[in-house]
Amino acid sequence: MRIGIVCYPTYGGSGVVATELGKALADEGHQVHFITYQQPVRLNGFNPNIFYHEVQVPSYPLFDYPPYETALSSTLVDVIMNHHLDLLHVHYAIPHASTAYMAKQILKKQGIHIPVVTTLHGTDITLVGKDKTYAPVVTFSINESDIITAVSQNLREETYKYFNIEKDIRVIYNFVDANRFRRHNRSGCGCGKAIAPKGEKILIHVSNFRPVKRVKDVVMIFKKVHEKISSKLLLIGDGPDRPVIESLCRSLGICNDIRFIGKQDQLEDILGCSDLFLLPSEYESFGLAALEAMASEVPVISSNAGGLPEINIQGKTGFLSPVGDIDAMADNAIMLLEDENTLEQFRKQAYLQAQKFELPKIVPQYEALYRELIPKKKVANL
Ligand code: GMT
Repeated sequence: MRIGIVCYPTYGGSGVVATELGKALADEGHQVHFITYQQPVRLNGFNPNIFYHEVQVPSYPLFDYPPYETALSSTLVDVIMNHHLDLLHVHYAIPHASTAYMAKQILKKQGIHIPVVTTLHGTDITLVGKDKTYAPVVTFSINESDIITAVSQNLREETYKYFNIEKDIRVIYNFVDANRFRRHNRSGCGCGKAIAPKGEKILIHVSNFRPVKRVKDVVMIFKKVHEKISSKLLLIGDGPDRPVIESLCRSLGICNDIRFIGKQDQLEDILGCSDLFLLPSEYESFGLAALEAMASEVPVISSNAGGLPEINIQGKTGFLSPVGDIDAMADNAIMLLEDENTLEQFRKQAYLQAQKFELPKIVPQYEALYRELIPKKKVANL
């Protein structure tokens, strides 16, 4: 199949999922065209089946806001026509679902039918999408998609709750490449040795440091753990809350045991050396970073918000607590870190749970959807 993928190219779950999906589809022999405003962060290396089309947004003195959506729709029309795409898969509804609709209508006038799959990822529904500034366009364009998917049952339910959706939303969970994420032996792990030279426990958090992630809670949980257990905290990622978090670390006097290591491409090198993953989010449709931690045999201490209970299993792969319950999260973390046998058991269970979301189990579900949309005769000729 010839598949167009539209996503946010920056660090963020939806872009990571879209890029990894495209790469996996290309490995299966499909031709994959990424259409984005910059090269997606995880799109590296050469694959003859992968094409990248950059959306150019010309500036003009009249534009306070350069019309990205118009540029994206026009690029979509161009790529779909000239590369004879069979379908378009857009990730994150805003503004990708409505730009896909616009491209579809333009192509219809020229006798070209392009089916559209829209994957809902989280904040496009729960935070930004339901805002009345966007809601009518989001509702309309989701309904106009040929197939809609959501990354968890919870996100599916939230979408029905907030929008008047007339179609079925199918759940296809996010996935992890289990060959990439694995546990590292601490003595052979450069990062582990540098961060925790005395064998301190390593707690880790990965996010875009937005308020929804509650990174302050991460630091407060760590403070309590650190009082009982010799430990270090690694904060990976960057975003608007970082200055506040840095001041909090200073005011708590624990700066020396907290390392900010910014955005990381080689997350697997660091995750695999860690002992516990913290994700106390206000909302999380899925929690891809938690899944990648689990694949690396790192148990997860999380909130019980959104789709997290579908991924992190209470008392098996980690513990879940109500949003903001720092004490409970810290107590659970201490309990796990204090007992090496229990920690080892949780590590194994986390790993087994992550296997359920392995790439080869999930990617064929998308391929099956695509086949539904492409006329049978065409698939037979491919
Ligand atoms: O808000 C983010 O963390 C980024 C956002 C995105 O779309 O880039 O992540 C959402 O999609 C991820 C991939 O499907 C999910 O794993 C995250 O849980 C989800 N974030 C939220 O729901 C807050």
